Amino acid sequence: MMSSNLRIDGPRLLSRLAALSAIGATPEGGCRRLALSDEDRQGRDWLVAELEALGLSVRIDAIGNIIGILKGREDGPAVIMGSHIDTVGTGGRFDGALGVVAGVEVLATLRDAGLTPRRDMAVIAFTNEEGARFHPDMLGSYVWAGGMSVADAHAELDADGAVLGTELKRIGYEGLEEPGFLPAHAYLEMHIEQGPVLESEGGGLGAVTGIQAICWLELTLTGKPSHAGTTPMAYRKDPGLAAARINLFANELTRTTQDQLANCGVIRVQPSNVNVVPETVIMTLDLRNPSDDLLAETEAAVRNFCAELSARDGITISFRDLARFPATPFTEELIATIETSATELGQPIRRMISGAGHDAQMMSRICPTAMVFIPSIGGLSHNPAEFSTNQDIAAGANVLLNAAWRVANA
Ligand code: HGY
Ligand code: MN
Ligand code: MN
Repeated sequence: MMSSNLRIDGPRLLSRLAALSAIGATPEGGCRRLALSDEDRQGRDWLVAELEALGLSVRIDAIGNIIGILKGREDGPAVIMGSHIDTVGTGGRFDGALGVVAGVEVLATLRDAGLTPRRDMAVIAFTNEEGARFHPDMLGSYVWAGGMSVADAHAELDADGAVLGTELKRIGYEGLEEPGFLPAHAYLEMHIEQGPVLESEGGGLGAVTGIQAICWLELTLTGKPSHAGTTPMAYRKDPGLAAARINLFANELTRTTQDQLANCGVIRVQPSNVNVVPETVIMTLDLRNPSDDLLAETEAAVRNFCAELSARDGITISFRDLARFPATPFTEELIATIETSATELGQPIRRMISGAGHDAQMMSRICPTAMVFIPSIGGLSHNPAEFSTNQDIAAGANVLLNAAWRVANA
């Protein structure tokens, strides 16, 4: 059957998305399903039930990645679609969840049409894509792609000292499969853009050409706790002030370095008392740039600034890498397939880079990879008000269906 005649069942996709959105729903209208939390477990249970109801072969690997496989006519590497169902703390309903639900809908459409692809096709939900609780982000796909061992991943700790492997066991999702057990012929991911570009251009879809480089640093600043009322300013070793200076310096670099992004998302002050000059501050920096070289320059400038500040103000500063991934180009042939599928469906589409990290960044290490974006209203994401229209959701899912079907039978 020609791929161009296939269409997903929009209402069915939206009802699955609504069902998943109800898990970990927040009063603000978003979702909070932190990786390996009880809400994440409920979302996983829901997904496994949906995959089993579709008659797929459901497998879980040692890092908790969940995969549903539709057997093809021939043995061999599979066309894998996927994303993640974990969210950040103030997440929306679409980030990650849409890509998983759209992959489920693609396989449900093929089943309803009685179509068996040449190659196996699968949908996967990767563990801890967000990196909001455990580091690095894209952890499940990173392990799947062989970038990190299961043992190292299991040993990761969250901010409260919870151990990833223990949490995985607690929620019952430490599977038996070896991550990466299903060889991939190609990986396709549908995702919301999470930025303002598509909407600002009047809508349409995005054929993602790749993902920018990312560097997450955790800094521990140690000063001298002292009385906020009796300690003269010249006698203070104030890590809170140092943290503010570092945040400001990183922000200044975004004005002088092309395409540079910088964000301080976590600041934990100890002892956190109004009348104490702090002892320690733990802060994070999220640095991103489409250019590996410019990102490296930015990181070096931050480290130099910290060394000078430390020597001048007597603050001890230590660094810990939380995530570090290079700029990742996707596969030209697959990008073109996404474009062709959209054009055949009468959908306007433009090429663009992804500002956000995605599991596709990891899958591109092991197989041809591409993504299709749909517009984010207001460019909002990692925010309960995250929103995409039903029309764009259907358009993106039909592109995913047609591209995946084409690749699975090529
Ligand atoms: O941080 C990111 O870019 C992704 O949402 N994990
Ligand atoms: Mn995402
Ligand atoms: Mn995200």
